[in-house]
This record gives sequence, C-alpha cells and structure tokens, in this order.
Amino acid sequence: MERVFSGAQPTGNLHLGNYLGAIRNWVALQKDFECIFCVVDLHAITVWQEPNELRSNIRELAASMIASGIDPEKHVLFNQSQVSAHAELAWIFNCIARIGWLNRMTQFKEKAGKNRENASLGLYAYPSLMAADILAYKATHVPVGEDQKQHLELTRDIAIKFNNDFGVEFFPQPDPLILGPATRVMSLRDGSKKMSKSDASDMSRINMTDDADTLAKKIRKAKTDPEPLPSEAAGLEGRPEAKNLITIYAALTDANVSDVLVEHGGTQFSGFKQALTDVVVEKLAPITEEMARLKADNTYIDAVLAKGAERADAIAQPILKEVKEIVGFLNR
Ligand code: AQP
Repeated sequence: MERVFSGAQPTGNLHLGNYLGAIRNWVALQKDFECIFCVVDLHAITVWQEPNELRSNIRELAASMIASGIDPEKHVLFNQSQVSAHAELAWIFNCIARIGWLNRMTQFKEKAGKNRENASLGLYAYPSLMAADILAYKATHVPVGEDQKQHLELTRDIAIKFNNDFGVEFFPQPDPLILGPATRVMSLRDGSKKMSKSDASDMSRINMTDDADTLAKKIRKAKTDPEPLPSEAAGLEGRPEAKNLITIYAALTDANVSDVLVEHGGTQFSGFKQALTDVVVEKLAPITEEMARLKADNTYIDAVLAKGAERADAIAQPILKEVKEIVGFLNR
C-alpha cells in the first residue's frame, strides 16, 4: 500500500515556502494516497518554545493545514506528541543510526551555528525522530521541500540498517516527493538564504497570516537588482532574487518560469512586483480568512487533533509491536 507521511513544525510564522514547498503538494496528494499529516511538536522543542506560544502554534498550524485544503475526515491530521510510537521508535533508531551519519547533517550545522556545544541533544538527533515519524507508519512517500532531502536519505539508511541488522524485510525505503516549481523558496531579503520561520527579519518572509497591506509592503521592499527582467530563464542565472520572485509567481499561477518571462521579460521590477502582489493576495487571502475563522474555533481544532491522534495510534501501534518483537523486547 502506498502511504504518504509529512509534517511541519508548530514554530509560528508559517510562510509561503512552507505552503508552496510542502502544504500545497500535500493537498494534491490526498487524491491518490492514504495520507498522514502531522504537526511535529516534538521536533519543535529541539529549540526552546514558550509553552503558551507552542499551544497556540499547534492549533494555528492545524488550522492553516485545514484552511489550505487538508481533509481531516478522509486523511489523518494530528500532533506528534500525542502518539507515543514516535518517541519510542526514535529511541530505537537512535541506537541504529551512527554518530558519523548525523555529523553530516547540514541542517544541524546551520541551526546549531557556532554555538554547537550549547545546542540541545534533541536538535542533533532530530533526523532520527524524523525517521521514526515516517517509518512508524511504514510510509512509502514523503513530500518535502528540498531542505529535507538529506534527512530523507538518512531515513532510508536507518530503514536499511534496521532490516540488515535484524535480518528482516520490515521497513520500506520511503521516497522523497520534491514537487512543484517552488521546492526552495528564498528569503525576500537575501536570495541565497531559504525563506525561514526562524529568520529574525519578518520582512524576509511572506507569512500565511499577513494581510494585503503587509504583503504589498514586503514585496515592494523585496531585494532585487537594477536590471530589467530577462526574457528567458537562462537570464536568471546569477540573479537569485529575481529568480525567486519569478519562481513564486510561476508557482502561484501554475505557470512555468519561461511563460512568466515571456509575459514580463524586459519590464522593470516595480511593475512586476505589483503583479506579484496581486497574485499573492488573490491566492493567499481565502486561506488566511479561513485560517482566522478556524483559529477562533479551538473546540473544533482540538477535536480534529484528538481524533487524528487516535487514528494515527491505531496504525502505528501494531507496527511498533512488531518492531519490539524483532528487537527482542517482546516474545514473538
Ligand atoms: N523556504 C522553503 N521553500 C520550500 N519548502 C520549504 N519548507 C520549509 N522552508 C521551505 C518545507 O516546509 C515543510 C515544513 O517545514 P518545517 O516546519 O519542518 O520547517 P523547516 O523545514 O525547518 O523550515 P522553516 O519552516 O523555515 O523553519 P525553520 O526556520 O525553523 O528552519 C518541510 O517539508 C520543508 O521542506
């Protein structure tokens, strides 16, 4: 059976990169796969989260997924901490994964920065928990943005080593699904950095909660270069900020970059930024409105998450039981 698993961290500031690189693709996959979508709150606490904010961010992320088109009736939507299989399997995987493998993870290096000695142990072991998230459901496909590709490879390595160590064919090797034209949306302030929730500058990202005026201001102030837009995709090489804005436009209008350049090539950024603002506002406004409506209904969101956790647990527990038998914790 083909099963999709994916997740996002409830760390606030959900942005256009999360939407185009992940959530929008999840919505489309619901047609062809059995899907499990997770608010990964255990991952979130790998860096400090203020408890009240975390509570609110969990609900907000669930609301934004539903507002974007995730169907919590047909598919499973829950928060990770409510299904113990994630943490239990992660521990077993901590004992399968090698320190050398984790030492190569670029996200840890980026997030820990210079102060590596002071990073949490959880931040270091993050990819092992991610492997558990996916394999607790024997998911076969994992839609992610490009930044998660390396973690997916580690998940496959863990699955292979588990199977080899215990002489079983138990875990599948899940495939990453890196979909759409905007697999890596970049910061509006620096075309060499990805758009990120944790960027200190709010002007660097388009938040899913931004109103039309804020969106217009952020796009107007987005970094560009002095040249007019090129007429062909090759002309975007070495112009990361221009490439990013064009890619966002293409993704939101379901066009390809070349078509956008046929339409806008030769024009100045000021005109293009206005066109981009119109498209961003048009596409995001209905989602933002629906998010606000859902966010006001905590009872509904809490009920969705509780029901989702029950359903997720029902899938994961039998798999975890078999893992415990294979490892030798339980008699077979
Ligand atoms: N800039 C991006 N472009 C395309 N896809 C992106 N994703 C994240 N940033 C971009 C994808 O969104 C999904 C959920 O991400 P996450 O919540 O796990 O956060 P993250 O990958 O750590 O990146 P963020 O959102 O920017 O948070 P911080 O600042 O904490 O690193 C994933 O599928 C991811 O690929």
